[in-house]
Amino acid sequence: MLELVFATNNAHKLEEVQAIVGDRFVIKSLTDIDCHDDIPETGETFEENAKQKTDYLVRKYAVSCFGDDSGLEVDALDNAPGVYSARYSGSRDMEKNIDLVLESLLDNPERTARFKTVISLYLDGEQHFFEGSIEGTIITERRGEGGFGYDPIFIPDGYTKTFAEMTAEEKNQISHRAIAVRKLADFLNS
Ligand code: ITT
Repeated sequence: MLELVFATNNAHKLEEVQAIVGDRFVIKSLTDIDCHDDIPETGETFEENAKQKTDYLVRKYAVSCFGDDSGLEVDALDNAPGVYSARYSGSRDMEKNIDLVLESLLDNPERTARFKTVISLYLDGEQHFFEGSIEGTIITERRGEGGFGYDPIFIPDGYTKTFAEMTAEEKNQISHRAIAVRKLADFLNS
């Protein structure tokens, strides 16, 4: 069985990915390999940040691995918050981050946006990237209790519910992360 390290300590993300990838691969977390480092994420694109994570693990542990970076791009905000999604307002407080997006848009009618994920995979000495994105709209006030991050203000195209009003199963069928992870899984199983 092939072992792959996932550059995350988010157990929820790891479970989700393991379920999609299947049991031909054992996916280990950073904790599993005893890595407690704060891996730098200083790039200007999701791709750079995802690659920084795998480069770090390859250099330090010489393991096959993958890492991801995701965020929200709002067209009217020149694709902000983008790679700064987790700390757009200067803190990790999602209340403040959402408020800043809503205040920046005010009553701007142009509210198109997308969630994006890029996965970097380093396997057998080769670098690969997998992308997933989902287009949608930023509404004017929060709706729903589920999900995380910017989910309460994002309605994917073709739906009437925000990500936060969907069940985890519904969101995981269509999300940017699920799309990217399915591409990774298809590649690994091919
Ligand atoms: P890592 O430690 O794994 O990097 P993270 O919280 O930084 O975890 P991401 O890089 O995947 O997670 O995402 C960065 C931010 O983008 C995240 O904090 C959210 O604010 C936002 N985001 C990403 N995916 C999202 C989703 O599915 N729904 C809502 N917001 C999301």
